[in-house]
Amino acid sequence: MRQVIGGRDALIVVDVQNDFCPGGSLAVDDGDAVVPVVNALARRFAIVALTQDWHPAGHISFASTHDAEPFTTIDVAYGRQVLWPDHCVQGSEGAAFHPGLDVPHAQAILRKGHQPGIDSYSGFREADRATATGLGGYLRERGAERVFVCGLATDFCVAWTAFDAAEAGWPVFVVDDACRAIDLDGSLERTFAEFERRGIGRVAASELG
Ligand code: VGL
Ligand code: ZN
Repeated sequence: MRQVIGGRDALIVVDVQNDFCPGGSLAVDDGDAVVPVVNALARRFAIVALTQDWHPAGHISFASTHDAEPFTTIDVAYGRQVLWPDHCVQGSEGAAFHPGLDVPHAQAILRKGHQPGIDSYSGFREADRATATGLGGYLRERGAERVFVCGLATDFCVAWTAFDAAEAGWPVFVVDDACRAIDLDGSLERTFAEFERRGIGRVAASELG
């Protein structure tokens, strides 16, 4: 459904980083295809925040930390944790934004997952579901009235960022063609069902005027 973008709409660009693009350690199929779509999309928004997955070496979400296989799960203090290949290590090339990402007017960069013992798919709240990152306060103080979300990956960091924006009370839209998914064991289908259940809209970039 067509949405007219105004000055109080915020765009969150989630984790468009080398490790989530082809050649990266946790490459999302076709992940780099979002780059031109995001670049064009972001130009329509006055309020733009980028998130950056930003883990210390030995992070709790790394399979290597537990001598386990990537893409298995373990139970940790805050619940079930998927174990990933080492990715987005603070300061590494893999953690850098994709070199084609061209959003110079973005005003905030929120780094998440920086605590050794807590993951954070969401840009708003860590995986303990208690520790706020500060992004919610930032967007509130900027006067954001609606939140649009795009980036990588649809079924993990985009999804949890959208869920938390909705829980915080914003109308939320995920820009479908500016996202790509990991799709682990049916996670994408479950994510779309959750968007529906939570009243999170899905729009195409071409529907935004
Ligand atoms: C992500 C898995 C682990 C994401 C981040 O950006 O979707 N996925 N860390
Ligand atoms: Zn991560």
